[in-house]
Amino acid sequence: MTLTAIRDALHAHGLMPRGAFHPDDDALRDARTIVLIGNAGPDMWRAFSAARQPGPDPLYAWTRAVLNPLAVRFRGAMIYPFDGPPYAPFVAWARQAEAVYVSPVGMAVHPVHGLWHAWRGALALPDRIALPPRSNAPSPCTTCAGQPCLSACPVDALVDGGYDVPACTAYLRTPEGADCKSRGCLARRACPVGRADRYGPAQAAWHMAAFLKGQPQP
Ligand code: B12
Ligand code: SF4
Ligand code: SF4
Repeated sequence: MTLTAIRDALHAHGLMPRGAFHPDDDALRDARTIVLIGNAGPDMWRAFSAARQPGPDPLYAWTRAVLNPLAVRFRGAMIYPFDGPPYAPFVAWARQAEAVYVSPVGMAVHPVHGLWHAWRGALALPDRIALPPRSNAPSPCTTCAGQPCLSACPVDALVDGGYDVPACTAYLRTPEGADCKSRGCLARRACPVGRADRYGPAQAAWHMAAFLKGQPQP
């Protein structure tokens, strides 16, 4: 089994491996390799839109429908970022798996995708598979002129490394919040990195509506 085989299996669903690592965490003792799976850009949204089924939480349902068979095929187990609390520590795993960094606004920033990416699952494999060296591309934030993400939020919900969720949601429920609600978080949109991967209007509005309904799934 190789990362290439996993990449090929994910491709049809607009998903991709987001790095992998060999865990030394006792809580994961049955897993010798963790492969993170995620999305960036519009591909996942296209695949989901074409295949979505009616019912509650369609993105969660689609994610399980796509990834559970993959786990069977690769003789592993899926762990989902939305199963919890307690939630699996996806952002910490992501930093072990590939070059992502905590941005000044708290979200994980990627050197290519910027803030426009997310994780959909982690494939826990019982075997230690060969992995390429982790990329050491530096954080784009260290050379970012003016760090525009930090001043973009109209209600300063993302300052000092924290996230003032009540301030954000209260603003989103006002008429002034319509821009964030329909086109996505202004702080994410202010980042100059990964502009090509920005979610389109339908996807942005979907995720913001899900967030306002209390679902932490981006
Ligand atoms: C719970 C949760 C939330 C809660 C946060 C509750 C809180 N802060 O009190 C809520 C519902 C508010 C939330 C919202 C969003 N979230 Co969220 N969230 C999670 C989740 C499921 C679990 C985090 C957790 O509790 N971890 C365990 C604790 C011990 O670790 P922790 O590092 O201390 O966790 C904290 C941070 O993760 C933080 N947090 C969570 N989401 C976000 C979002 C932002 C903007 C910030 C600054 C911080 C933050 O809150 C956690 C608790 O304090 C993770 C997935 C995961 N399994 O990690 C996604 C996750 C962190 N969220 C993510 C995203 C994208 C969002 C949204 C931007 C989604 C959207 N609408 O597009 C929104 C923010 C809205 C906006 N401004 O646009 C992504 C981050 C991707 C990235 N590039 O960094 C993750 C990794 C999910 C994923 N599948 O990829 N989220
Ligand atoms: S705007 Fe600049 S500082 Fe903020 S996340 Fe993007 S690269 Fe990093
Ligand atoms: S969605 Fe809008 S209000 Fe909420 S944190 Fe982002 S910029 Fe601020």
